[in-house]
Amino acid sequence: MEGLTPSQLTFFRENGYLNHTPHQIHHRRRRNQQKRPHVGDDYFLNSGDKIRFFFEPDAFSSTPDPATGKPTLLKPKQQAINKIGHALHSLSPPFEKVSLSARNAAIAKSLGFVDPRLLQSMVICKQPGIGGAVPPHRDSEFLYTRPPSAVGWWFALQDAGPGNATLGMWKGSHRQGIKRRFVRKIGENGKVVGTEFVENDGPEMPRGSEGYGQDQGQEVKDEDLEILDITAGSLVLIHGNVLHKSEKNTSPRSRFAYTFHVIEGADGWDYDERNWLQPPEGGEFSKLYR
Ligand SMILES: O=C(O)CCC(=O)C(=O)O
Repeated sequence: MEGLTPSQLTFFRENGYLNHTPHQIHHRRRRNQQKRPHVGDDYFLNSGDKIRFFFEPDAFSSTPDPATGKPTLLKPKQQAINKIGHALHSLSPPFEKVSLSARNAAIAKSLGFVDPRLLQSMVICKQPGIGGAVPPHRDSEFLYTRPPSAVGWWFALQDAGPGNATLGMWKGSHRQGIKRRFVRKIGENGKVVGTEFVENDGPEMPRGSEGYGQDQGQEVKDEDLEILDITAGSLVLIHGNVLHKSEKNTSPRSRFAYTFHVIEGADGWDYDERNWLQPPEGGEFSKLYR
């Protein structure tokens, strides 16, 4: 099975992402597919080995219903879900098939992974009108290994472009380090009480990234922001250090995507125990090389 071509690899190394159109995962376009987003509590923190549904905050009324004292859901449920995650790749056979595949293993091999492990799989819905923005971030802030190694696999299930809150990539920003981390917050009683961003006091760059030419600072320029035009079925590879985002979907078109992340599981890379997502008790993250 073929991985990335030399020119694709060069593009990824130079820019920190790759819009990998040639290997489409499917060609069917479901124009009317409007399906099923988010963070903060046990339901989120314990979703790493489950399939859970997260609502879009804007799907609810801003004031509580006087009868129930709770906000009212303003949309049908299938148009109110922000995302579904985070273990589709191990619990749902169709998602397992497209995730733990020979093709993805070949791509991981071309990226230099020794023992790639797959985690944090999810369907992101970007519902029409209300699909929430994803603020600028780097994936290794969330799935931190020592040294950093995360790469995102992002499959467009629908066309994604400037009109419907596509991905925005600051090209070349993968030459900058991981300065902060998103971790489980521990309360005074020693128990997890939520999540927070903390300063990263560990390695900031992946091993072998010396050839990328490391940037001096953390400044990014507007002109480096690339708004991707992505055809349904394409795979976008996202370097763990590259700064990226997506806007709120104010358009009438949904923008479904399936995404998972790969980290290095070989000796010499440690998955950090403060990361929001932890391996199942007594278990490990799914091996991509089988
Ligand atoms: O699909 C999106 O809107 C954002 C995805 C993203 O930021 C990620 O997968 O790291």
